[in-house]
Amino acid sequence: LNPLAERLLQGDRRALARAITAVENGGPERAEILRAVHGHGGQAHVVGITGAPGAGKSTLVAGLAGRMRDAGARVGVIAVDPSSPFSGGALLGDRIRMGTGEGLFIRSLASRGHLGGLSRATGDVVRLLDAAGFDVILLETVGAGQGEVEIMRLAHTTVVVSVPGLGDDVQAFKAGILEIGDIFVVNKADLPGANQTARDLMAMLALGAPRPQGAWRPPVIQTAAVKGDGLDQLRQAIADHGRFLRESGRWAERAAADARRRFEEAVAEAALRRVQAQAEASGAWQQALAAVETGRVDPFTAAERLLEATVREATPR
Ligand SMILES: Nc1nc2c(ncn2[C@@H]2O[C@H](COP(=O)(O)OP(=O)(O)OP(=O)(O)O)[C@@H](O)[C@H]2O)c(=O)[nH]1
Ligand SMILES: [Mg+2]
Repeated sequence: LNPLAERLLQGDRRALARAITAVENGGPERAEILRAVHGHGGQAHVVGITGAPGAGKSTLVAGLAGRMRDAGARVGVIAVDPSSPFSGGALLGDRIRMGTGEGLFIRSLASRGHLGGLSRATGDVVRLLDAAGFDVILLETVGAGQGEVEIMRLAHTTVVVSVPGLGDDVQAFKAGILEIGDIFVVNKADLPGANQTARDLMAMLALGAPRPQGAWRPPVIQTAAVKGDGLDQLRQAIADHGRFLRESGRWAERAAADARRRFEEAVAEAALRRVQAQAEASGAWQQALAAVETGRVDPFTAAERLLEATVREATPR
């Protein structure tokens, strides 16, 4: 068993932080740690908070985390910034706002390469926080691009934050954000125009495809995160959605789909490792690479040939 994983499961914070770093770095230790925490967790409610830059996501997360902790929940916060190659300084302020202590863990993740890598790393960190016994995991990510939608797939509940005077946001709403939102928040409701924006949102939601009987109907909630207004209502809506998912069987479906995705990814990685090792030993890998690099053979044909040869070689006659 992995010692880091074992300590993490016992609630050791420093072990959790180090396990996250190890998992982020990838490699054999990632698989070892994720394997060791298997069977632990599955209870954490993963809540994604997304929306335009400056909409007040961090302020909302801080306020929500505070209230959830007051109610006795252990809260993990992951701030994902796909646009930044390093963790922004803004998070420092967020940390101060959220306070410290036993029931709170904050981590920021930034893009180190491709977005797929970031959403995978985020998924891993969610797994670790879940295994470590956090009740709620708040996942903050900016914007509504493809990468963010991918990251939001990790969430049980997606909260879409907008502000009065939709303006440019309307474009973002067209780009699929309406479909991924389970709860819509109009933050900065202390500013003029919040009622109108809430009405616009409700109208847009009503225009979408008709929702079948028993489906979740996304509420539109007005908040003023700086003053704490509407946060109890938001916390309640999040809890309601969690209950809806459990009672409708979606929670379990999601867990199965997640396991399937992880399995397929593990197969792909293990297969690549094995084929490469075997083909390197025979020289076939180097040959195929040379053919692909010079453009003599297309990658698909080269891959097919290599696999054929490797499987033939590995099959006893
Ligand atoms: N008037 C008003 N301002 C708010 C409210 N909530 C947040 N703000 C302010 O909006 C600004 C941005 O808040 P953040 O919480 O950092 O927003 P964010 O969405 O996390 O921003 P990024 O992470 O940079 O995209 C700050 O100056 C907040 O004080 C609110 O309810 N009303
Ligand atoms: Mg923020």
